[in-house]
Order: sequence, then structure tokens, then C-alpha cells
Amino acid sequence: AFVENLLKHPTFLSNEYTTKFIDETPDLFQFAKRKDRGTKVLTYIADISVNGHPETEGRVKPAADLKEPRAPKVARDQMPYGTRNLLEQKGAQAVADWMKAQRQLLLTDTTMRDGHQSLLATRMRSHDMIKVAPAYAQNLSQLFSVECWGGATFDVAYRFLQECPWQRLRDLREAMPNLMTQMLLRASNGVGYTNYPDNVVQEFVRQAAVTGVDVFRVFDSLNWVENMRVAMDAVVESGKICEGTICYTGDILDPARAKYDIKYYVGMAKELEAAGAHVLGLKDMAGLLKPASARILVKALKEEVGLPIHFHTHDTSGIAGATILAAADAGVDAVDAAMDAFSGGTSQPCLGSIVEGLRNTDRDTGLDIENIREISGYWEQVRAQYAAFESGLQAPASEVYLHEMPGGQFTNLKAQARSLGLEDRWSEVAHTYADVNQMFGDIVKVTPSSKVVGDMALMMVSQNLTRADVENPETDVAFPDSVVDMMRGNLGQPPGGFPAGIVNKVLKGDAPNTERPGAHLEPVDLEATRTALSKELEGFKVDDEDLNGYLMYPKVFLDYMGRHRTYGPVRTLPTKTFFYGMEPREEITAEIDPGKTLEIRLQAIGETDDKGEVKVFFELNGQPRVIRVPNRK
Ligand code: PYR
Repeated sequence: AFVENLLKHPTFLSNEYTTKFIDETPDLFQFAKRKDRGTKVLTYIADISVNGHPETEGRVKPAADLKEPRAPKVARDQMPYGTRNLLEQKGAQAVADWMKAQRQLLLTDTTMRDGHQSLLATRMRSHDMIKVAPAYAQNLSQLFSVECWGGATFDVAYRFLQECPWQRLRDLREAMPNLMTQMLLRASNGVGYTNYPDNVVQEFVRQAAVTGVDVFRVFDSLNWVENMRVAMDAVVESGKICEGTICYTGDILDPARAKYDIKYYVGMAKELEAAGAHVLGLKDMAGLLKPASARILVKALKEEVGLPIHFHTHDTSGIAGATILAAADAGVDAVDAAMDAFSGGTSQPCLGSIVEGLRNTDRDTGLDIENIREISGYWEQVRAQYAAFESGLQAPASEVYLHEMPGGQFTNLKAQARSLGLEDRWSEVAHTYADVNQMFGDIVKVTPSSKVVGDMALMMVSQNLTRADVENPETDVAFPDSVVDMMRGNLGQPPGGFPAGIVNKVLKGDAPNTERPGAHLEPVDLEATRTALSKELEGFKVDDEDLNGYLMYPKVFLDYMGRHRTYGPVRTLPTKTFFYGMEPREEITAEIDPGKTLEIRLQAIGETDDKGEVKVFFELNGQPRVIRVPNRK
């Protein structure tokens, strides 16, 4: 019998997959179990070489002569002192005190998280990160932190990249022992799209701290501090740095948007300080904070709050660099930026340009521009491999001040609109998104609340509904599930609550829950879940990382495990091979364990036989191997 290809298995593709699937389809694993890891990896390469990768099919291809990116060579004998050493030696509060006491503008490099999340649909593979991590450790040891985990990367790693996000974190941690790693945590929504029981959030934070996160940027998608406490307390408990974060929306200088004024932000900052934050995060996820506003807001926060301030923005509009310089002038302590090739547009402003912009001023960052250029050159080669995931956004978009979409959502929603045939109605989508925001009471829009607003806007445009139609008690509207869920109170409460009219209409008169959602969720029995999961996976030993992956994303995790049994450690393949397979006579190497390297040569791809199968001829470490895969083309 021939193993079904899991990547394209119709049951996996049709969303009908249940955890029963693995039980009911034992042939998937009987075949896989007999194989060694080398054979599994060859099976993957053979399949992709013959059938292509579903994620890159029909998309722009990278240049034919694309080479494997080469990371800068570095000596690894002496590790320079970095922020992680300070954290280890003196603790989280000492890092916060140091941030405030020193004068240089501190920088976080977001390339490995928000950079590719915003520009390449989060598709960057660990392989491309881990190779350059030693160069960061040696040559950019003055960085405040490297943001490399959390947000959408967790889910995408399992779901689309067939790799374990925990392993990524462990590998990066090991390669950059002197630098603080940073993650983005959606408070009670963990790294998912829904509120999790308190003990799941606590367990996730505990594990992330153990595996290697040093700075936790914790935010709530409705700016509800009440809903951030469980996550923040767990971070403080772990001994790591708790960056309690304000999400910035509206415009503090616009009298028409008075809901989110200086007083509002200062008030929230004080709440976060009282809740135990070591650092105050100012997260401008859509890139709406204008230079003049930044000057005023940062100054007010510095005066009113005792915490160091870490500013995050997106360059969607094209003027985020100016906002960063204004914030620096006003005394902001740290800012986020991305390396050249992963900066600009819906990503962060360019790190090297900020370094140069501040050189020989009193906020000089102290970073070496030649070292930045070298690492930047590496990232340029990396980005070229991911041509299939480029959004096509070519220029700044001043339109962002209209719709206020977060950087990660903007291009995504455009792609969704395209797939619904609404491409030429984008302007309507943008306006409707803004209308939905007002209809929901002018809320913070960031994962997951931004997804709710996006779902509603797309629904309205595709059904030709205006805000007045939706609000009209006479009109029947089938609201998206995510909207019903949010109006029920399952994401928590925005400042001032949701408007009663829309809540009534969506819930058809049912009363919403206005308390913290986690207060009503039963704790998960962690050990019972581990036992059941192990049984589901035929006795597989479920460690704490696996358990936490499953708790966040049960179905995504099981799908990943199913494919892992068939294809083995494909995370170690070069990115070009992972997405495009190999050509005849091509040779690659893959280090599947430290010191265990596979030398793989694809000799030839045979004809398709009368069973619809293709023989693919390899040499694996010099030994001939033949792999048969179905030709599904
Ligand atoms: C995330 O939650 O993934 C964001 O980038 C906001």
C-alpha cells in the first residue's frame, strides 16, 4: 500500500479533519514508522520535486540561479557581553533600571518575527534564522533584544512550515546566549485568536520562559488591562521581563477621536505600571502615530510613568522613521526596527538608517554599521527565496490613516479580498473597515480584534451592505461567527464597552458577558490532556513543549505531527528545497541532528508508471536510494 500524501490529503484540506482521522487512517503511519529519518526526508523531497508545494503553486518563483544564502562568518570563542547577561546576573528590574539610566537609543531587531510576519505572510523558516544568529551574538551584541517568537509565527511554524516553533526558540536561544530574545504575546489569547483558560496561559508563559524567551511583550486586543493580568503575572513569576503594552489607535491630535486622547494613554500606562510591568510597550501596530503626536505622547508618558518605554511602529505610511526620531527626541528608551531587506512598508522602519540617523547625536545607538550591513546583506539573500509570499505592495500607503489596519493584516486582507473577487472594490473594503470600526464603538484593532473587523468588512462588501443596513433593525444580517463571539464578550471589553445597539442586533437580545472571559473558563486538566494526546499519537511521549503546542492549537498540532511522521525533520532542508524540491543532478546537505549530516543528490526523476507512481532516484550519503511517490499532477 502506498502512503497518502498528507500535505494534499483531501481530509486535511477540507477542514473536516478531526482528531479521529489519525485513528481511522492507520496506513498513514504504518508506512511511515518503518522508515528512517533519511528516507522520510527523501520522500518529502521526491514528493515536492514531482508534485510541487501547495503553498507556492501558481505563485511568483524565485530567480532560477538563486543560491543558498550565506551568513557572515564569525568566530564563536568569546561571547561579547549583552543584555541577556545583565538579565541573568541581576534580574528583570535591573534591566529596566539600566534602560532608563543609559542614554543611547536601544534597538530591537524585529526581522525574525514582525519583519517577515508583515512582509512575507510569516513564512520565514527557522533554517534561515538560525544560520545568522551567531553573527547577531558576535557583531550586534549592543542590541536591546531580538524579536524572534510569538505573534503569528507560532501557528505558522506548525501549520505551514512543518516545523516545531519550540525548537526554533531553543536553537536561537543557544546561538545567541548573550542577547535577549523577545516574543509577542496576545495576553489571554496566548498566540491564538481566542481566550484560553487561565492555566493554559500560565503554562504557556512558563514554558516559553524555560525554552528561551527573555522579554514578553504582552498586549490585549481591546486594551483591557483586566484581561492582561494573568499573562503579566505569569511573566513576572517566571523572572523574565514583562513589557506591559498599550496598543495605540486613533490620533491624539484629532479632536474628533477624543476617545483615545493623552489622558486615556497615560491612564492605561499607569494601570500597566501598577499591574507589575517592568517596561512599558507602546505598540503602534498600524503605524498611525504621527511624528508630532509621538513627541507629545512620549513626553507625557515619560513624565507621568516611571517605566522605560519601548516603542513599536510600522512604516505602512512611509513616515515611521520620522516618528521614531521624534520619539527618540522626546526620550523614548527603546524602539523596534528591522534589517534593510525586511524593513519599510507594512514592516518596521529600517534599523541601519535609524543607527545612521542618530550617529554623533546624544542618542547614538552605538551599533556598528558595517556589521549591520553584513547581516543585512544576508537578509537580502533570504528574502529572495520567498518570492512566492511577497504581497506586491510596492509603495507607502497613506490610506492606512483611513482604515487603521495593522501591518500584518493590511496585505493579508487585500489577498483575502482578491480571493473573494473583490480586488477592484478594495477602496470600498478600506472604507467599510473604517465604518465597522465606528459601528463597533471605535476599538483597538490588532490580532484578534482586527480579524473580527476584517471579517465583518469583507462580509458587508461582498453582500453590498452598508453600516446603515447593518444597524437597521428591519434588516436581517447573518453576522460572521467572529463578530458574534466578540459581541458576546469572549475577547473581553473595549474602553466604554461595545455600543448596546450593535450588541443587541448581533446577539438578538441575548445578554453579553462583560466580565473577563477567563473567569468563566474551566481550567484544563494538563496531565489528563497529556495522557489522552499520547494515546491519540499511539504512545508518543508528549513533552511539555508538545503539550503547550497542542493546548494552543489542537488540530494544527495534530496535523503537524501526522506529517512529521511521514516526512521527518524537513525543517533542516534548505528553503529552496523545502518549497520547490530538487532538480536532477542537484546536491544539497541537511544537518538533521548536530553532527549528523545528510548529503543528498537527486540523480533522476523517472517516468510515471501505470499505477500513477514515479520513481525518484537519489544518492543519500553516497548510497543509491529509490523513492516512489504518486504523481498527482
Ligand atoms: C500579532 O499578534 O501577531 C501581531 O503582530 C499584532
